[in-house]
Amino acid sequence: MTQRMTILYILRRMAKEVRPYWPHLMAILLLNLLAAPIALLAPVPLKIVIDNVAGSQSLPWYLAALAPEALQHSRQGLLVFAVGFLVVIALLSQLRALAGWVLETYAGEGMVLDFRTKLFAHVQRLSLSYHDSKGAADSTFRIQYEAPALQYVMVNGIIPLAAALSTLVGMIWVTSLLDAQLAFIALAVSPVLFLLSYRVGDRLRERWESVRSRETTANSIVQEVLSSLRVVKAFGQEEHERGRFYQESARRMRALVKVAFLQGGFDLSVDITIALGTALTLYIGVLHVQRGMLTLGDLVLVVAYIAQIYSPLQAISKKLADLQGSLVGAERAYRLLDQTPDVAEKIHARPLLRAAGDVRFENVCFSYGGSQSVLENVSLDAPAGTRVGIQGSTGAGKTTLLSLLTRFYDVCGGRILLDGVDIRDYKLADLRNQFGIVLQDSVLFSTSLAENIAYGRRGASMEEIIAAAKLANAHDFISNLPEGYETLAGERGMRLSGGERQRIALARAFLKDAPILILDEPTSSVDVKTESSIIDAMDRLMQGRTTFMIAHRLSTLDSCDLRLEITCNTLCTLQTVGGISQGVHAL
Ligand code: M5T
Ligand code: MG
Repeated sequence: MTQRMTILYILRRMAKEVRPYWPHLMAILLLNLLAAPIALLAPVPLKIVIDNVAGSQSLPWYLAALAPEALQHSRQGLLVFAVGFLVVIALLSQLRALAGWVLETYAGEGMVLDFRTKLFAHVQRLSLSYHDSKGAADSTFRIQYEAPALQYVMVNGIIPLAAALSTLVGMIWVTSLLDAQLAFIALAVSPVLFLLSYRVGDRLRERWESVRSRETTANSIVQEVLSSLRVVKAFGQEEHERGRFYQESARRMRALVKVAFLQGGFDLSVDITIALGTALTLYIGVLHVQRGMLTLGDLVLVVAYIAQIYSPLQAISKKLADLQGSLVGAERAYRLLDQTPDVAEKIHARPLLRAAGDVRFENVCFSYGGSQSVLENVSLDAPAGTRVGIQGSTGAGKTTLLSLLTRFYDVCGGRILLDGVDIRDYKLADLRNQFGIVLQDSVLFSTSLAENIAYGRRGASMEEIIAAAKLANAHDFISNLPEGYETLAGERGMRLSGGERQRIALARAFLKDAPILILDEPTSSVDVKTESSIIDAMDRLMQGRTTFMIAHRLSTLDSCDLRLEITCNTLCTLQTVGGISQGVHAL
């Protein structure tokens, strides 16, 4: 199991993450700190009423400085002052809350947005092998639901914690000026509270971890089922999937109940500890009044302040426990961010504008991580413009061979050269820009057909899109659709037939106009008539490009210059057609 990140480490990383928002956080902290003096002022009107309006003591100097001269000399005047004071305090406190709320939302949402975008960008960079093994739902969950942990911890956690701590210090100071002994007694409970938070925090974190992992699993079930709904329906497995979902969700619920139980118990212990502290201070406070050490008004003030000491203490202990869930979320988001892409770009990678299309495999070996190797010592040489036909039984490694060329995976041994340079030396985006790819089952995006065709070349004009569709024999069927090029393709292009999707994919490749083509059984799922129309379009597409074409129907490969077969993990040359055969051979 991977080692747990310490809380301090997570916090440090978060602080770095949100550096652009430090000024906002500071402002929020300041606003939070303002709460303390405002809170200090809150019981003052009551003290004035008791000591100076009902009682007959004179106004203390600090209030005399504040009160208008005219109001100071009559009880009526002092009462008006006390009441006015109360309204001003309420107004100040509300304005402070409003400003805090707006700033918190802006900074909090802003940092989550940045963090999410960073995670998303990182997830896209991660290799296919990572996603194949982890599944999309896990990453989705971390981006959508774990990233907000940043906001909870930084804005709703650390700031109130820091504010509570300084309020605490201020309150202790003021209270000790009034009655030092009482302040000390009130504080005597704090070690108990911190010990409680420390002990419970660790256990809470463990339990939150279990809640989160169940949540991810339940989420992946939904995602998996919805994306393969056709299969689920076809096999009538709805009930089975419902059961699977229910089981995982129920496990999550049980884990969450355990969390609630622990947290509830913790809150209860905190509150009881605090109630005991308050009771003790009240008891001793009354004794002090009886002995004449304290006025009654001062006792009311002290009791009010002690409550204010306890509220930050309570907030601190509860926050420490509360934060555990978010810390678990943050840790999971960071774990995703720490995954290094196994297909990485070199630091000073070479740019590549447009390759000539010379492709050479030299003793390439590859396996998908397990012990079984898929390709061993594969060598081939295809000068620019060669049409390479690849055949081989199912699972022989044909798709794998071409996935290595586009660096979806990196070779385990040997190397692949493009125009004489190892493909690992090129910038990744530049390298992939050299390929037009049409797969066995083309996936479209849920946007319009026009946008789907323009996917490989953003910003292509409508004329160019139509020209590409014509070359791909797709223009006729698109024009016959009621909304033409604006027709929405549906999720994954499911509103089109297989043959139609293939032709859109071909149009995409035409428009991209890349020097190297990869055609992985593009005609395997279509009827003979569509196949001939697709082959006709492919013939046009292959002009002047290096092409790798995989086909099970061998007649499709007839026009190739070089015919290769993958058997027993390696390549054999079947046929080399004259003309350019000089350079075209399997080594
Ligand atoms: C070649 C294995 C697969 C097969 C071999 C994608 C993938 C494949 N494999 C893994 O172990 N993990 C993976 O993630 O690799 O697979 P292929 O290259 O896809 O085969 P093909 O294209 O020749 O087959 P087909 O059916 O498309 O004609 O043993 O288990
Ligand atoms: Mg394949």
